[in-house]
Amino acid sequence: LVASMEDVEESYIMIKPDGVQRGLVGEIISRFEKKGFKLKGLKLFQCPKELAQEHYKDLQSKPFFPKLIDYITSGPVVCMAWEGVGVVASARKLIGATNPLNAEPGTIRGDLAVQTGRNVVHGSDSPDNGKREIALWFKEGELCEWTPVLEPWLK
Ligand code: RTP
Repeated sequence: LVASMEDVEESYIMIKPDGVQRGLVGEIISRFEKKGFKLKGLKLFQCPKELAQEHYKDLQSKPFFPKLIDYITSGPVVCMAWEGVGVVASARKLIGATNPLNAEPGTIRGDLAVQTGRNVVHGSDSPDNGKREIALWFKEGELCEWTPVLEPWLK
């Protein structure tokens, strides 16, 4: 059975500053590429504090919020928009549990991270948040609409 266009979602995936500093950018991007999702946007970006606060606004009452904002703004991040059938939930599976010590081997956090506060990558938690976050992190003109030649074999 081939999925229909209504099943296509978008997820905002971000390699956090520790992932960039540790040279894990290629490794992390390749996991989403190999799975068969489509890259629609990609940039290296120094995030201003206001944007980090807006992105994580649901967590603003948490005690770790100031540290989280310092972490996300401590160096460049890699912002990505990925598209595909079921990409939101699938990306969360590829990423693994928030606490890397609970993340299964084979997941990005399970293989590459130790601490919750240094968990190398972010992934949207719902299709609505995927759209919201992509609109927040990318400007008009920074996203590409394109058709991979292999697309019929990956859907
Ligand atoms: P993300 O949004 O980054 O994909 O992470 P998540 O959904 O797996 O986890 P969430 O609960 O939304 O937390 C967002 C990020 O905040 C940091 N965090 N630190 N106790 C702590 O120190 C703590 N808890 C969460 C992590 O970087 C987490 O990914």
